[in-house]
Amino acid sequence: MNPNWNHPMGALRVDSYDSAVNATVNITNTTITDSPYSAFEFVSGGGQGHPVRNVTVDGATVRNTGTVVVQAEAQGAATFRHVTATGVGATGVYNCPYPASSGTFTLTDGGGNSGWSSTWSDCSSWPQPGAGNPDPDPGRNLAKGRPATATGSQDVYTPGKAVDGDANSYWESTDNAFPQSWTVDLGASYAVRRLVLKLPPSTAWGPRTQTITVLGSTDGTAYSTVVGAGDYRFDPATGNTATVSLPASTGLRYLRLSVSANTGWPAGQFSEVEAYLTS
Ligand SMILES: [Ca+2]
Repeated sequence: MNPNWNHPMGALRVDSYDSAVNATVNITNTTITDSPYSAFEFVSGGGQGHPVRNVTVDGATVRNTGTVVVQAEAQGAATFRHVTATGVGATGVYNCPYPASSGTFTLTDGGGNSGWSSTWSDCSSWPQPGAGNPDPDPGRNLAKGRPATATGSQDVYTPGKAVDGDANSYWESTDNAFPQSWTVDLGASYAVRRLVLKLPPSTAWGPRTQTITVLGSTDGTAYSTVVGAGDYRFDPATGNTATVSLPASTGLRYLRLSVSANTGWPAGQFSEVEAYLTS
């Protein structure tokens, strides 16, 4: 545990603190025993979201971690071969890159791995030593903190601003270029039943109507329409939010909102996109 930040640490850390890790990194034939928190940590410790790539862990025996075997907090990629774990305190993998807009961390199964196939299910909370992987709150916002992308964005109004939990920060698409779309990876397929779309609550934002189509995908490649194009009114006098109900048959991992018109600005705009299992 890093006492400065109250931040859990791994026994072995690959840290792209100041710049990307692109060189080949091979971690071979290691043993990690009794780590209070995780075994392997991948992080961009300066908070800038630099990637950690080209890492191979080949041959590792992990015994008795307090929390997870792999703690992935940076975008990037690593391959794991012959990594066996016993006595895992929480679950196999924590995979929640920071910042949420920085990208995904891809784990490749090179074969011979055992004992750590499960993934921590709630990026809004840290695994605690010995706590297992409790059932997450069914009322949680599935999109919060998840990796988000878009067809375009304006200046600092990047896609991750729509999943950072702050209704005052927002994504804005490339201006004057409809249609534009915004996509979030929920990390697993869910029966999403309700979306809450937000714009900043300040009265400086005049009322507007955005025309939005909701699409979904289970693989990130093939998308189908979940809710056809509709006009959604955003008005600061009523909270500047809009709610979209999704059909009961919905199952999606990748949620995409395509915006084809906006009466208040020539771009798609969301300050938060929230996805819920509850209708
Ligand atoms: Ca926001």
